[in-house]
Amino acid sequence: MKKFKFKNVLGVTSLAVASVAAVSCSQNDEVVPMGDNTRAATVVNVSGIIDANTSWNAANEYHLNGKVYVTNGATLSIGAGTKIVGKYNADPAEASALIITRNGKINAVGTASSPIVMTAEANHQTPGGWGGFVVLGNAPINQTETQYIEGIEVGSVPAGVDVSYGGNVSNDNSGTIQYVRVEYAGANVSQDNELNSFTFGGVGSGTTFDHCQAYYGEDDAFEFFGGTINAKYLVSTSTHDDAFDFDFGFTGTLQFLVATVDAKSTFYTKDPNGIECDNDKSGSQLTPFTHPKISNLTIVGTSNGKVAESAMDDKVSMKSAANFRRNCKFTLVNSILYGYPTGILCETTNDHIFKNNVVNGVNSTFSGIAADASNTAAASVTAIGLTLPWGTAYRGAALQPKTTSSIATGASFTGLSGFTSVEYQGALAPAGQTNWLAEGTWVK
Ligand SMILES: [Ca+2]
Ligand SMILES: [Ca+2]
Ligand SMILES: [Ca+2]
Ligand SMILES: [Ca+2]
Repeated sequence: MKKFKFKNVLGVTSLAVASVAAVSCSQNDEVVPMGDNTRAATVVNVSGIIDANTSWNAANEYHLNGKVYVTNGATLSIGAGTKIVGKYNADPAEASALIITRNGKINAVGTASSPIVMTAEANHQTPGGWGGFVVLGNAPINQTETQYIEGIEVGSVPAGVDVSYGGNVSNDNSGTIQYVRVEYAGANVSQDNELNSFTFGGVGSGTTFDHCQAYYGEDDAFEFFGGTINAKYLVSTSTHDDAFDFDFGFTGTLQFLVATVDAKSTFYTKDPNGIECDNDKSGSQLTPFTHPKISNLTIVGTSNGKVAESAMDDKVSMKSAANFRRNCKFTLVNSILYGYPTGILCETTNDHIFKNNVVNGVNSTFSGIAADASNTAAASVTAIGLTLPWGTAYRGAALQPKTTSSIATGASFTGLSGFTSVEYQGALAPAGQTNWLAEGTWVK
């Protein structure tokens, strides 16, 4: 089953350099149309290792052929408007992906109207059409054995490239990731061995990460294996497993997060959750305990908690809007969650802060959690008070609170730190106020 391609990967590396060099002398020779854009971009084929500082820009379209690793202290800088295409490979173990290793850095800075887009090639724009975007860092994880990031077979990694992650540098800086949309990612190598749209292993708090969207990915939208990275303004659009998955001692702070689900989707995982959070697979006492700190999250499932097909026992259900389990800790405040069979499914007795949330589950709202009076079990989805709780218009005003609703002013940050203090619950300000989801074109 496994295919090892040491020779090819290394051989192609030098070709990739030649290809980049050739491109700069023949900008007018090889052009492809850029969708609804009027300009044309030159295709630059990239594969193997990036081991010296490299800049990509919107004049070109970068086609990844297999796994591309940034290593050896190199920084990959990607300018606003740049398009990166992961070439399709029928063998998911060989899926194309962009991997920033522990001793590489990323400087991907898009803008609201000119985001960086990483996507699958034209004929494979469906979930899992390519691998995805991976960042590895030196921040703490809670596992005692060396961890190699999921979704990459260690035996297939070229000599000199290290795909392990984690360390003791809490404020480790992997660079800047802003206004990046990852589409159709998440190649599935085997069960419990998948790439995600955004996969972060041991990424530290010195890293800047905001305004990013995962769009129709095959596994998780944002998966964090340990690390301390903080994030704001993240969007998950119909990913097939979890919108936000935390494991192995992740302790970052996240605010202003939106996740929605397309009811027509086919989910192959056995536990599709909005949030999934484990200390580790065995629910160990290893520290640091996984403890995401989350405020102003809006998780939207579907009106009946079902999708077209899933691997759940009844073949169609999703699981829960948030599943805290296997000895994790968590902080979840000022958030809105609905449209899953279970709202909050709490299967950990470890420490948590759960306050000022508004939740509605299709079958049950609070399971395994003693929700205090600051939380609301909404009588219905309509009762939550959003402008339009269902539909495909999630980029517009739909998920903004009605100005007359209690969620417009229901937030509290008493006793909390690390968050921006706002009046509203959920990810978005009330109707009529600035809506970060609707800025520019970065949210698809
Ligand atoms: Ca995953
Ligand atoms: Ca997952
Ligand atoms: Ca998980
Ligand atoms: Ca899951």
